[in-house]
Amino acid sequence: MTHAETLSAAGLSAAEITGGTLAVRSPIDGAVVAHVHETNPADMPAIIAKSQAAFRAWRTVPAPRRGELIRLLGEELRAAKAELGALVTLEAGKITSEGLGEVQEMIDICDFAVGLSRQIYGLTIASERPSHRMMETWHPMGPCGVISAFNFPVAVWSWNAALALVCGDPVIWKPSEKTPLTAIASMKIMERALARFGDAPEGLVQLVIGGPAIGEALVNSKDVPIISATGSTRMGGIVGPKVAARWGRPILELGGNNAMIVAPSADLDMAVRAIVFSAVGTAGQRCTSLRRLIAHNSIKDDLVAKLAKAYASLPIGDPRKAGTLIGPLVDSASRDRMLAQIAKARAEGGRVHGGEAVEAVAGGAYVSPALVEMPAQTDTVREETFAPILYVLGYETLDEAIALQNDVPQGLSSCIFTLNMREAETFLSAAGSDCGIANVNIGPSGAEIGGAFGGEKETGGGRESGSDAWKGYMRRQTNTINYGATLPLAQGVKFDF
Ligand code: UN1
Repeated sequence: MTHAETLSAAGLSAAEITGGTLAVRSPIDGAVVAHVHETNPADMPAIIAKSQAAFRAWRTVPAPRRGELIRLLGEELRAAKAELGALVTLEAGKITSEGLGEVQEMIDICDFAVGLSRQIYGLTIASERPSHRMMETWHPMGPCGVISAFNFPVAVWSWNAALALVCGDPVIWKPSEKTPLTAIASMKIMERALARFGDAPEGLVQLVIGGPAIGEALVNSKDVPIISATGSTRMGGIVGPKVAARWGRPILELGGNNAMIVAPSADLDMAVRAIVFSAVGTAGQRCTSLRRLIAHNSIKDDLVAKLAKAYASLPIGDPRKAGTLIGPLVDSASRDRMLAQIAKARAEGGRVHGGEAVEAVAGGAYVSPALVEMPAQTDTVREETFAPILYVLGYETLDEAIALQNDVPQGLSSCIFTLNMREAETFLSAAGSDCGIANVNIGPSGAEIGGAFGGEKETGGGRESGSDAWKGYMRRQTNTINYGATLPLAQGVKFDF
């Protein structure tokens, strides 16, 4: 398919993709595929006011009925999966199966949220006073601003939107400036669900497109109580304090520097498969991508040899082509950063395999994935580079491996490959991995939506997606009810008059 055919199959009209000020390039070949209209920053107050008005109506709609909207969204996404997946490939450069996988992740979170819409439970709590009852009620919170990144241009929005909407919160979405087309296409899918739903308030789900001024309007508005932001630690370091300063609630999903410990007992063939997928999948551009391999000294050389062999056979090229496993980086700036980081690692004593620019499709930023054996965990290793660079470190004792794994500023995802139960459980214990995600015998990426997603330290501390992450989108109210005829005070306080 030509780019134009992919755009029109995804339902984008000529008016939506021409005449605007924001040029959109496909990472596949660097071609400009659209000029998208940007939101005027001066319109942001009206957009936010509309969201507030929608909130006043939506918060009183019963949660299971709100779930019906998400059920319809899931249906519409199922129907549009192939076309939206292809658009993700066009705009983010993901290989076909990963583009489709991203849409599947959207469908999965819709299913989860529909179930959740009948399970927004609070606790009943024993009161210390006679004839009293205590309970918790979860209430909608207000508009939720979603600031998403290019690498999961639609799934991250859906994790937030599906939960927020079921929880009674309107959504204002600011996608990455690199990926507005998938956002526009997703909004159109959402609009089909809204039309079938019938009586949702106007402005329940809005899309705003543009640069920092648009994001800042959301971040600084007291009328947008929740800001869920996914992206770099640098971005989160700006957004988090601003939201906190106006007493809003930030949900931050920032950088990762995810490691795998490979122990002497590990099933090395399985480890190799997991390493290759998690280190080079999405061309190393997932928050959860594997960036550090901490291998026991007794197996390290063997593992590196196996990996170098596997790496050499990986098909790099047009992500639309069947068989391609490594598509392009998002742009040439990203490739330049990768090459610069590899040069720095080399200067620090790194032994580099791969990690070169590849001429796959003219105009695209293609690279061969890099394996870099490092003498120590240097500053370069401790930085997140959004590209397929895998640093390899050796270790002697498990304590040493865990210390290395934790000794980075980020804390998103981690894993251990071992068949030794003591090692596995130690890794998962309070003295083990300090990350939000810790796995045994699977890689750090490709998390399912059923679990809470997010991490600690510079990853930002937020949780999205499954488990009880929904609580981040609601306000908790503690209720005490006195059904007696006296007024006993708590803590035994007497106050007679
Ligand atoms: C991200 O990279 O921002 O665990 C999200 C994964 C995906 C989500 C990644 N389910 O790799």
